[in-house]
Amino acid sequence: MTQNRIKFRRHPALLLLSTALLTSPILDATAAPKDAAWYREKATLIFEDTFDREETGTGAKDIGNNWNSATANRVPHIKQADLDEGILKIASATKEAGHGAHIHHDAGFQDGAVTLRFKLPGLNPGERFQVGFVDRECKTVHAGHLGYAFIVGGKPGSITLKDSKSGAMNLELTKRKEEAVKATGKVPEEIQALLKSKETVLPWKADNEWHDLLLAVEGDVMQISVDGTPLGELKSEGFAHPVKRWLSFGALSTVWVDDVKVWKVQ
Ligand SMILES: [Ca+2]
Ligand SMILES: [Ca+2]
Repeated sequence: MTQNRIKFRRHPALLLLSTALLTSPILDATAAPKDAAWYREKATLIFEDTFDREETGTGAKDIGNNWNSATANRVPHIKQADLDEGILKIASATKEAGHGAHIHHDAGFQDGAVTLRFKLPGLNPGERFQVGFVDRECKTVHAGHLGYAFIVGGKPGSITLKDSKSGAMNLELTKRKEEAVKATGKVPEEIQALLKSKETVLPWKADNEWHDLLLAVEGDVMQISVDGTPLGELKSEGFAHPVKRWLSFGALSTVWVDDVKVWKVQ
């Protein structure tokens, strides 16, 4: 095995390939995290919305511009997405709907990013902005949940990056967990450790101001920056899912969003 590896390393074609990989602007994993300017310059803008219009009602598609909601029709009498002052103002009717609000838009990249502005307005307790990616055609996870950043308000606030695909939303893992709980009354340490390895909690001092967010996926790494400062990243296999089909917003309470852009690298 070791000998094979040495042989491979000396093969000129592989040397060329490894040189190409190291110098590629897309695949160079050793580079500093890419900022919004990098995406503006190098990536393809596949969607943008400034929300400078009025919503047309309370239904799933009433935000317009091809947004959809997985939860609006549970509570058709409650407005969970209000376009007001050129801002998407989400107010989840979590109790009435029996579920946090989920709003999504087609994205469609393997490697890419979303940039947006968000604000936890401080109008209600439990403000938390969930932003990430879904592929409903991926049948190994509940509802296609691939991976997210959870931006949590209050004191002190935090940001969690989570690989849902191979972690908490993975159906096979959930089944194993449920069977173990049924048999032993508790979640086995091995599964607890696995779930813990699928997320990272980053310190973030929450407030009620507007912030610029960059959430990027490159290979199996999700990376987050707020106001141009890289806060951290998580390397986990689920992020390498080939199609981030939807950009997804989730809320349990209130969150405001504006200037959404989806960038595709490949
Ligand atoms: Ca409105
Ligand atoms: Ca706007």
